[in-house]
Amino acid sequence: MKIGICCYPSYGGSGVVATELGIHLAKLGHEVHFISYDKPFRLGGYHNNIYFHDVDVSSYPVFKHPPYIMSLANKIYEVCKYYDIEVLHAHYAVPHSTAVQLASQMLGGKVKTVTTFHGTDVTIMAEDPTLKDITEFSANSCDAITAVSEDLREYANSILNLNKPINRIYNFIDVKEYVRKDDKKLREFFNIKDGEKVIVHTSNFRPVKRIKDIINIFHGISKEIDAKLLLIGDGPDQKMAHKMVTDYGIKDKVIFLGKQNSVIDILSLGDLFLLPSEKESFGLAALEAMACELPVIASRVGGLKELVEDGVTGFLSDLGDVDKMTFDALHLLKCDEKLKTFGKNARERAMKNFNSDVIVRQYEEFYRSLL
Ligand code: GMT
Repeated sequence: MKIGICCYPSYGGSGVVATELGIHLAKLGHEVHFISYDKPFRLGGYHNNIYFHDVDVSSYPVFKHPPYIMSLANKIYEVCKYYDIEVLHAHYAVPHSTAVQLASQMLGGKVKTVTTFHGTDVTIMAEDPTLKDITEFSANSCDAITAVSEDLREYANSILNLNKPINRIYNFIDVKEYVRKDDKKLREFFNIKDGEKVIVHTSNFRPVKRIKDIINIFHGISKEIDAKLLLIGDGPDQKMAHKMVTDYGIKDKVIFLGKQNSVIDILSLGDLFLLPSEKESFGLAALEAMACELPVIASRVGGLKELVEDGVTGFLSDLGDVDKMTFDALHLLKCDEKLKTFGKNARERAMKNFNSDVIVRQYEEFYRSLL
C-alpha cells in the first residue's frame, strides 16, 4: 500500500506512535510518506520505503497567524497526487484531521482517510469551544476513526457526536528494541551507588502530567531510602520542579536530563517508573518503561487502567493520592525480589498485549478493510 502519515514531528506520544507505525509499515513493504513541518525526530537516518515531505508555510506580513493548515493540506494534496497515495492517516485530530479532509476533497475523495485520536486532542482540545465543532466535523468526514485505548474511545463517543464507530487500536512497543541493558559505565556516570534505587519519569512537563506529585512522591521516597530521580523531557512545569527540588534540599538526588532521542539506556538504569498524570489516554511512556522491566506507579485514570495491571505490573492510585503512591513505591523499592517480579511481569505484559508485531498488523488490516 501507499500510505501518507500526517503527524507532529516533535517530542510527544502521538508523533512517536505515528513514526514507529510508519517505520514498521515500511519494513512490511509498504511505501510510507510522512508529511509535517519537520522530520519526525524518531525517524533518524535513511529507511527504505520511507519519504519525508516538508511543509513550508507562507509568512506574508499581512498574516497575524501563518496559515499552517492550508499549507499542510496543499502539501498533502501534492504528495497524494504525485505518489498515488491510497490511505491518508492523520495522527492527533487537531489540525491534522482537518487538513487531511481538505486534501481529500481537493482530490475528489479518491484517497481513504483515517483519524487517530491520541488523547489531549479529545480530552482537552475537543472540549475547547473554539475547536469542538471542527474536530467533530473533520473526524466525521474521515472514512474511519481509531483511538488508542478503550477509555479514549468511550470518552470521545461521550463528548463528540460521531457518525461512525471508533476502532480501538492500542499503542505498541517494539519489544526487540526496548530491552533492558546493563550499562555499568552509565551508572558510574550518574554516580549511582550500589543499593541506591533509581526512579524515572518521562514527559513533556505539562500541568496534565502533575510534576508536583512526582517531586512530592520522590521526596517521600528519599526520606526513607537511598534513591535518585531521573527526569527525561522538558516543558512549562520544569521551572516549578527546579524550585521544589531546591526547596526540599534534594538537588543532588534529582537529575534533569531534558529531551532525549533514545530513552532505552536511561530506562535501563531505573527500578521504578512514575506517571501520576491527571489524564492519560494510554501512557506510551509507561509502556516503554514496562518493556525495560520497570514497574509503574500511576494514577487510575484513562488508558492507564488498561495498561498497568494493579498489584502485578505496578500499582494504581486515585488521582493526586501522593501518600499511597509513595507507600506503593517504597513497598516495591524495599523488596528486591518483589521489584524484580513486578519488573518481569511488566515486560511480559508489554510483550503479550502491546507488541508492535501484533498491533502494526492490526493497522495494516484496518487499512486493507477500507480499501
Ligand atoms: O499530551 C501528551 O502527553 C502528548 C500526547 C501526544 O499526542 O503527543 O500524548 C498522548 O498520546 C500518546 C500516544 O497515543 C498517549 O500514549 C498518551 O497517553 C497521550 N497523552 C495524554 O492523553 C495526556
